Amino acid sequence: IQAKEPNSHCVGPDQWPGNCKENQQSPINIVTAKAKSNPRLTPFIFVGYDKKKQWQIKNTQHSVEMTLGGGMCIIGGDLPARYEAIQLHLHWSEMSDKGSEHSIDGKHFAMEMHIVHKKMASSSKGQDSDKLAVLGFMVEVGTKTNKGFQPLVEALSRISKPHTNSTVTECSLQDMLPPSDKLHSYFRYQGSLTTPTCDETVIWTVFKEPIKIHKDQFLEFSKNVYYDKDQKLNMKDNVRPLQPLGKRQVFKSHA
Ligand code: 1SD
Ligand code: ZN
Repeated sequence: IQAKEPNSHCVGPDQWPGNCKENQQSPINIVTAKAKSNPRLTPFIFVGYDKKKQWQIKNTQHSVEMTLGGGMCIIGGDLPARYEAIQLHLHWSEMSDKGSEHSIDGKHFAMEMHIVHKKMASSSKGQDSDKLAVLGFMVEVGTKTNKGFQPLVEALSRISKPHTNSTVTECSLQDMLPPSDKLHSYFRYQGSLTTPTCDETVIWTVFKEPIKIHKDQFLEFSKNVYYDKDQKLNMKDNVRPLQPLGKRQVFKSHA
C-alpha cells in the first residue's frame, strides 16, 4: 500500500501539477550502450568540498535535506558557468534495489543522493534550462561502515518528525563522496526537478561510481525518518517513477 504519497502532495505522480507532463523530465533510465561519448565532459573541480562544517539538516516531509552554502562550487564538466552548492538531499526505499530515482541499464540502487547547485551570476544572457546543475550519486549497500556518511546517519533520529531541524556533526562533502579519481566517469543529460513543479531547468550529472554504505546505515533512513510520526508513516519510496527519454541524448564522459 502506498501509505501516503511520498512528496506530500495530495495526488500521485501521474497527477502532479506544473510542468510534470512536459517532455524533458527526470529521472530516466540510462542505457549505457546508447550514451554518446563527449570529450568536453572533463572531470569536475570541486571547490570547497573538503571544508569541514556542522551542517544544518531538516526533514522536509519529502526528504532529508542538508543546507550547504559557504562558497562551495563546481567548475568544469562542460557546465556553462560555475555552480554553487545549495543543498543535498536523498531518495530511498526500504529495499536495496529500488530506492534510486535514476537507473543504469535498468538497475536501481538503494538510494540516490542529490547535490543541488545553482548557476552563479554570469555575463551571458540567462536561460532557464541551465539554472540548476544537480549531481546524482547512486548509493549501494554493503557490509562496511562508511565513516564519512555516519554524521548524517546519526542526525536522522533527531529529525524524525516533519519540519524539524538539527545539526550534523562536523564533516565535509568530500568525506561522503567516492574518492575524487573515481568521479571522472559520469553521464549527462538535460532534464527536470523530480518533484513538482518539475521545472525543466536542470543539467543532470549521474556518476557511475556508487557511494557504498553499510546496510545498517541505510536502514536508519526508513526507520528513523517519518512523513508523519503520530501515524507511524515512515519516510521511504520518495522516488519519482522513470520518465521517457524522448528525443534527448544522454552523453558520457570519456573516462
Ligand atoms: O526533490 C528535490 C526537491 O526537494 C528540491 O530539493 C529541488 C530543488 O529545488 O530538487 C528536487 S530534485 O530534482 O533534486 N530531486
Ligand atoms: Zn532529488
